[in-house]
Amino acid sequence: TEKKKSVGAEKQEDTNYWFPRKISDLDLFANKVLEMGDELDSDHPGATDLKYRERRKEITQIASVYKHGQEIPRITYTPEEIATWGKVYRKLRELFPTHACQQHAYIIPLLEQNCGYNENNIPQLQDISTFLQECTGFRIRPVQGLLSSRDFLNGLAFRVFHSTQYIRHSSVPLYTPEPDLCHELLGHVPLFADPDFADFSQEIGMASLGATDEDVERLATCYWFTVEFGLCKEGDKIKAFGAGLLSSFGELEYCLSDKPTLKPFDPFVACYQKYPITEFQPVYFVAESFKSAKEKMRQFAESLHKPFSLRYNPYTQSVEILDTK
Ligand code: HBI
Ligand code: FE
Repeated sequence: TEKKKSVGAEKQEDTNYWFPRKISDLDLFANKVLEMGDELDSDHPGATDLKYRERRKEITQIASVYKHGQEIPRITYTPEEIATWGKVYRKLRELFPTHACQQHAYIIPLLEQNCGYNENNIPQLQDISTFLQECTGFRIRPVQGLLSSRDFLNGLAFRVFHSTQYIRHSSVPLYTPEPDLCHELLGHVPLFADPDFADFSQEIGMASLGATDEDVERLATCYWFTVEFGLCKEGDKIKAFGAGLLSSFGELEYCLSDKPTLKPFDPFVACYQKYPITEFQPVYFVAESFKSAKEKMRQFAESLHKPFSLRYNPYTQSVEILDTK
C-alpha cells in the first residue's frame, strides 16, 4: 500500500540512494513510519480498545511534529500506564543481575539515580536523552512507530536512537507485538550509555548510509542478531545484551537455557541467518565483546559496495563524503 513506501529509499540514480547528511535531516523521517503507532492490527491486544487508541494518537502526535534540537515534551502517564510499566519493571529487574550483561547491569542503577527509573514511574525521554548525551553522545528522538530499516539504521549513524513514547496495552503486560516504552527504556537505553556499544551501533548506522536495499537488509539482520537478540561472552559465562531479550521475561530465560543454538558472532554469517519475528529465536549469535563486534562490523561494512566512503564529523554532527571510489 501507499503508506508502506519508504520515501527515503528513493533512488536518485541506479546505485545512489539519498541519505541524511546532517543530524537535522532526520526530521524528514518523522512522518514516514511504516506502521503508525495509532494504527493497530486486528490481533493487537489494544485493537478494540478505543480509549487506548485515542491515547496512542495523542502520544504519537508529539513525534509527528518533533524537530531536532527541541526538548522532547513530557507526558503525564496515567495510573493504568504506570501500573503496566511497574509489572514489567519488577519482573525484568529480577532477572537482570543473573541474565543481563555487566554493562546493562551497571547502568540500570545509574538510570534509577539519574533518570527516574523505578517501578512507580515511567521515565521521560528528555531526561534519558540528556543522560545518554553525557555518557556517549547518543540522543533520543521520539518516533511515531516502526521506521523502515534504512531510516532507522540511518539514525544510528548520527548517534540518534528513535524511541516510541507510548506503552503496551494493559491487558497483556508481558507481551507486545511492537516496540513500546518498556522495550526501548529497559532493553535499548541502558546499552547506549556504554561507549563500545555506542560505537558498535554507530558503525552499523554509518554502513547503512547510501547502501543498496540488499545491503540494508543484511545490516538489519546483523542489527537483529546483536542490538535486538545478541548474547555475549563474560568469562566462561554467556549473558544477554539484545534489547529484545532484555525486555522479554520469557525469552530472557529461554535464551540462556540449553534449548537454542548458539553461534559465534560473525556478520558475514549472521547477515544471512533466517529468523522468526513472532516466536523465540532458534539461533543466537554470541559476541566476544562489543569492541570485537565493532571491529567485525567495520570489516563487514568495508566489504559492502559503495561508490564513496564516509566520515562522521562529531563537531558538526554531519557526514562527510570523502572520495568517490
Ligand atoms: N523502527 N521505531 C522503530 N524502532 C525499531 O526498533 C526499529 C524500527 N525499524 C526497523 C528496526 N527497528 C529493525 O528491526 C531493523 O530493521 C533495523
Ligand atoms: Fe528494538
